[in-house]
Amino acid sequence: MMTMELAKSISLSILLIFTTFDASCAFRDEPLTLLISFGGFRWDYLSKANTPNFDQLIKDGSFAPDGIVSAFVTDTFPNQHTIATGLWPESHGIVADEMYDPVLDDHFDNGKTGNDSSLWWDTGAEPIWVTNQRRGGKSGVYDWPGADVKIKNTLPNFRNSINSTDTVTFNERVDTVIDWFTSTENPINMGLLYLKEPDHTGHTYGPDAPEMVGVISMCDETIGHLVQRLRETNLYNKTNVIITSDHGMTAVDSTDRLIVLKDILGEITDMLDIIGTSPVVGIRPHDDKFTRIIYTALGSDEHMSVYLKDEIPDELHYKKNPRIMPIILVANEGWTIVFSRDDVKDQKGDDGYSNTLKSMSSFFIAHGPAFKSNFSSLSFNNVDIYALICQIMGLEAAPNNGSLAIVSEMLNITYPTPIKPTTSGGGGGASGGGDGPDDANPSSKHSALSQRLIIAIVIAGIVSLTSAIFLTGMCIRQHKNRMKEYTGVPTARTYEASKLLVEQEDDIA
Ligand SMILES: *[C@@H]1O[C@H](CO)[C@@H](O)[C@H](O)[C@H]1NC(C)=O
Ligand SMILES: *[C@@H]1O[C@H](CO)[C@@H](O)[C@H](O)[C@H]1NC(C)=O
Ligand SMILES: *[C@@H]1O[C@H](CO)[C@@H](O)[C@H](O)[C@H]1NC(C)=O
Ligand SMILES: *[C@@H]1O[C@H](CO)[C@@H](O)[C@H](O)[C@H]1NC(C)=O
Ligand SMILES: *[C@@H]1O[C@H](CO)[C@@H](O)[C@H](O)[C@H]1NC(C)=O
Ligand SMILES: CC(=O)N[C@H]1CO[C@H](CO)[C@@H](O)[C@@H]1O
Repeated sequence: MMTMELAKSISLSILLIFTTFDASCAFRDEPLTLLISFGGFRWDYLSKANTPNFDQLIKDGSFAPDGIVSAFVTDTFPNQHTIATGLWPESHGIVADEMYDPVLDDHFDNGKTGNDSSLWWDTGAEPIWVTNQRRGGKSGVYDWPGADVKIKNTLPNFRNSINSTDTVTFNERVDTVIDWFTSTENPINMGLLYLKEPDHTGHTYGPDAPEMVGVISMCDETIGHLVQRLRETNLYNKTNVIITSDHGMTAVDSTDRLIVLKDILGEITDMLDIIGTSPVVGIRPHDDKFTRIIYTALGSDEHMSVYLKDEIPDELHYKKNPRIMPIILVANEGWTIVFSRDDVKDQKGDDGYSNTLKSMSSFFIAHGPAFKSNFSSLSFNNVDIYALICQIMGLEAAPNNGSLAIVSEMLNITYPTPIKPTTSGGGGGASGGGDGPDDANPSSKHSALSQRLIIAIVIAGIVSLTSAIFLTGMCIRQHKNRMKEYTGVPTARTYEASKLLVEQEDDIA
């Protein structure tokens, strides 16, 4: 009898602990974020095929009809990392797909195994998955460059196996990310997914080839599958899905439009190393005193720009990093730079050119509770995406180069941006603390109960109270951290309000 009462009161306490924990830790009701990047999806590719699934998201969401501007150089690694960190490549340090670091005295080649060490990535830049995790969130990252190494001593909570890259279908990749969102043990609140098409097909056949139709349809079907899975798992309404791309694509013709450095440089090729591949090539003189000689020898070529590092135009934001070489060559659109004719790649499309070229722009769609529906956004820089995600998730952003000026126009004023500690955080704590004694009190009124039983119940109550306070406290702290206001920028609400004010003033004027 006694034991049964004791067991009962203990199980009641345990139930209480979990109820309290659940109430204050109800993050599962918060909106989720899914960021998808399709490699080499040029801003205007949607017009090449029937894309009913993309179209539906555009209709119900926000879209940049003129595309968005990629960072220079318009390669995959620099841009995936710019999207993830909100920094220009000169500031995050992944300045090209292939780089040389004079301090490490090492080469980086698409982060191939052995090259993909934290030394290359852990430069102070903070990817959004790290920002999320530092605020108590959980992230899952599929195939996104930089996710396989520790950055700020943090790996994503979930990531795909490196080996899956070539064999797994896009739909299966989507399924894996959905599994991370719906994990009962450890559900993520942020997913990132990189998909390597239509980049591959664009390189092989050229951006205007008929082969593009099929691959863009395939990407559209992937989005259809994603929406279906989000609906099935009841996540569709509460997931903010952002779909973009690392860069665009332009047609190249490496038989006709070819710049052969060996022919231009002649003898002095001995003085230098060539770093990276067309269309942006770095020249690393073996000695500083060779720089001028090489620069002069390169002369002015009408098919490429030749820059000394400190003469690179400011608007490219491509100067302040030791991984940017003393001389930089940038091919004109459609031209290919090679060292010798033997190096010509058999491809009909390429990226990497100046980001001022329209063909290098990528696309942008945002859908979910945070975003306006049927809204057309002005074009913006992909450096703004990090700040946008921090804004909709209520995350305090790391220092970055993004601006909310354009992207905040997409935000739906009714979206409850998680900007402040909500009542569920503070309230849960208070009631959690109060429930323990309340529960013990009625029992203590029963004078018929033996003293030992009262003691047992009181002990159970104290245990429950202590645990509840401890767990709730942890939870509130986590919650508060995540809810911390993104300082320095207007929230959706205040932004809309101040905009309204400006509009009213305009009316008056
Ligand atoms: C990937 O595959 C290689 C060769 O098949 C194997 O040696 C390696 O352990 C695998 N790595 C992972 C992370 O599964
Ligand atoms: C999701 O939103 C749609 C349209 O607003 C609504 O009909 C549906 O009931 C919502 N579903 C959930 C699970 O909230
Ligand atoms: C904002 O979201 C609400 C609720 O989903 C929706 O009814 C409304 O149309 C949205 N506003 C805009 C401007 O899209
Ligand atoms: C979507 O926006 C366009 C132009 O802004 C407008 O003409 C159209 O009526 C809108 N459609 C819906 C369904 O609101
Ligand atoms: C970009 O942001 C970083 C970090 O705040 C800063 O160091 C850098 O100067 C910024 N770059 C520009 C061009 O503002
Ligand atoms: C540390 C390491 O393995 N570095 C290699 C990275 O890749 C380049 C190019 O393939 C090699 O030259 C480096 O030795």
